[in-house]
Amino acid sequence: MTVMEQRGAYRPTPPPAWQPRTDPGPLLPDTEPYRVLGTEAAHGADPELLRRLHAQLVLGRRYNAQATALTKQGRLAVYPSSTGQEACEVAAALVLQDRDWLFPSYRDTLAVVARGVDPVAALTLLRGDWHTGYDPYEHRVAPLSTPLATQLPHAVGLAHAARLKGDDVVALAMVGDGGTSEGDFHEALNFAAVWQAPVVFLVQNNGFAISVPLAKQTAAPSLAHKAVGYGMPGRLVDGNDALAVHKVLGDAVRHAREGGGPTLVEAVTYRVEAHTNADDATRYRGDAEVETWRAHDPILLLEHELTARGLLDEDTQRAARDAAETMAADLRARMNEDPVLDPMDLFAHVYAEDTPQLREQRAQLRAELDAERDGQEGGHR
Ligand SMILES: Cc1ncc(C[n+]2csc(CCOP(=O)(O)OP(=O)(O)O)c2C)c(N)n1
Ligand SMILES: [Mg+2]
Repeated sequence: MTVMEQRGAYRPTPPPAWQPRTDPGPLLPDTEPYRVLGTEAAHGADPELLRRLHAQLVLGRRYNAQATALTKQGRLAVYPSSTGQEACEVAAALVLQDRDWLFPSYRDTLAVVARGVDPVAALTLLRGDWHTGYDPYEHRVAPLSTPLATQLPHAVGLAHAARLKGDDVVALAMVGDGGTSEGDFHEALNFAAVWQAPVVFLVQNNGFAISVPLAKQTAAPSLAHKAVGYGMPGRLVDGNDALAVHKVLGDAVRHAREGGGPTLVEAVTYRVEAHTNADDATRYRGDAEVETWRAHDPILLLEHELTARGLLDEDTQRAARDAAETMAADLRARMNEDPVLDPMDLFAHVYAEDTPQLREQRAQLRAELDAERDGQEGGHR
């Protein structure tokens, strides 16, 4: 008789630590993404909210088109467009109070602008000109984060600290489907759930991490299911349904504010354009897939609803379009101005106290700039 067979006969009751400590049932996401537009639930929606969402979506799409055009004109180094994802961007900004904080990724310029940051300042980082380009404290918007998922532990730290201080602050952190594979995602969610930090994690599942499709990113039933492993609720929502995203994020923010802890929201959406202007999406996906998603466009979905309820007359349409054109013209004009930059600013705002290496590099740059200036002055004589 083998040891295993001997053991097989002996089956004591496992210790109590083996039991689930909380019921996972209420944490589980729905199997289908939550939708409102096109269903009966939309009939009771506030017309003001519908119009506001529509105006912001139209503005956002125009911003994406203008920013992409600026990359072609050499005025912007890189632009990750969120066309197709505007509902997530706009809803994320609208559900927050002024005292709350937004932690965006590089694709979330629209959310940053919808929260009140100057549209030109929001592009500074992507232009490669200066640091963040805006004061994060002014509108309570953290810098657009390029290193994937690093904004998540920052959001949790801020929210946890606010709670310890007794400040009524909720942090909403945005991340992509690819970002959920980062260690920072795990650490942020685990810490947030253990400490019940007032944070909402919004995962925009747009189908791809550059050329990597979701199926190669994770074997989880859904990204929202990951929440259960940390002990927080996971919510699955149609990311192109602006009303649904607004509702789910609004509920999650309220839950966090009331002391209920964090929520992970997976918004299922699609990146209609390439990863950035530097990417060729035709190399890893077909037109048919893109067209299917274009038929489920967030602006189209909202306009169907507005039209069905008689809320989208010509004047409303024109006002939304005119506002978008005015914003785009201003963006174009101001982005075409050559910025006046001081190279010494490279060293500003990085550390509270300079490191010895930075002091050395600062002196080196100063000496080079002085030599260059002296050389030019000498040449003019
Ligand atoms: C820590 C880190 N690793 C790798 C990269 C390179 N990178 C930039 S974007 C990207 C894909 C991210 O995809 P996803 O999180 O789905 O966001 P999306 O671009 O779709 O909005 C990668 C791998 C990075 N910026 N940071
Ligand atoms: Mg993605």
